[in-house]
Amino acid sequence: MLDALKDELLSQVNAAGDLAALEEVRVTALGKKGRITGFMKELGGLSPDERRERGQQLNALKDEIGAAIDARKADLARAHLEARLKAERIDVTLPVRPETEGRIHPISQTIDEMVAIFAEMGFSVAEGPDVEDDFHNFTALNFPPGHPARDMHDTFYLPDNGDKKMLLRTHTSPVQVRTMLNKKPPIRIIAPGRTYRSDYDMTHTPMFHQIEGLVIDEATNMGHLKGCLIEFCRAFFDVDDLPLRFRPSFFPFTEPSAEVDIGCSRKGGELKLGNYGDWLEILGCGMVHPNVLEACGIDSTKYQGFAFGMGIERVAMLKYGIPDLRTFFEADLRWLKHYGFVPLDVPSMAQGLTR
Ligand code: 2U9
Repeated sequence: MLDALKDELLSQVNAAGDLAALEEVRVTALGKKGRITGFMKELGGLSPDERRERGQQLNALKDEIGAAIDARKADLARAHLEARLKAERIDVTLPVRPETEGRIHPISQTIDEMVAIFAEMGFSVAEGPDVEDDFHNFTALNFPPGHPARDMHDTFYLPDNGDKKMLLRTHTSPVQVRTMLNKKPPIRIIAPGRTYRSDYDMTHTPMFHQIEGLVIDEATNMGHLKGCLIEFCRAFFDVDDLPLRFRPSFFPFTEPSAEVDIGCSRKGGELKLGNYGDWLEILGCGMVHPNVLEACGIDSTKYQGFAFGMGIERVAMLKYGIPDLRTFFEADLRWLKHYGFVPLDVPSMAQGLTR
């Protein structure tokens, strides 16, 4: 009789088409009111010898049906997974849907492009806090206390809490100060990020972005500075013969210092970049002042280096023809749709910077 039950249950197990049907079979056979369980309950009424024999048979049956259910369950799970994999297969050779709603902000895109170029030249990206102290933002950078250049930075100071005077960094230079204090040369970093000055008009916003670079080694010289910036500007603006002009200038943290112009034309009211005889100021640079090296724990008799800085909004406006600085910060989705970048426009030197 048990043989007949076994055959019946096994055929039910194998006929179960999904996990729910299989569970039903399990309950019918092995559940509290199941058929095998029912026979188990009858064991008490048998003689000891019969009970032992019948008990062994029932346990063997229970084990066999249990194993058959587990095997069937594994088969069903595998078949289910295979069906899903087939149904959900993605053809990665299909073209990307052309219209995604999101856009990369031109500031993010510009920073990504700059990072790609400098990474290719061996620079790493360094970051630091937006809220700084006077030492890292000014003193270490050779702005003596009371120096007029401090006032020229239109610094936002945080409310005095009796502790150290804190401020919003007026440039990303404190990032390089922190790097020099924490790392031994050779140093080759760029520091892109937000900066803050209390100024608001056509060409100034209280928050803007800068990228600065710093290279320190034993024999780093002005030739390296020039080569680095010429290469950067030509790659960034994608003009192979873009001329650069270095004009003497002054910053407290560099000596000598220079401002850099790139070649352009303004004929017909249209700005074009290239070798056209006119000039446009684009960035500042210089050899790091020995006082700065010493303030940052670097032996200025052994090491020297160069630094540069530029405003990101300004070059983004130039490169992408964005006419008004203030629109960068208005969070206007129509503006972002127009000037933003689709997420797959990832800048890399290998592809060329923009397509
Ligand atoms: C350290 C030492 C030197 C960074 C430099 C400039 C020149 C510069 C301005 C460009 C336009 C800022 O956004 S802007 O207004 N910056 O002209 N920045 S050299 O020099 C450093 C930085 C850090 C430790």
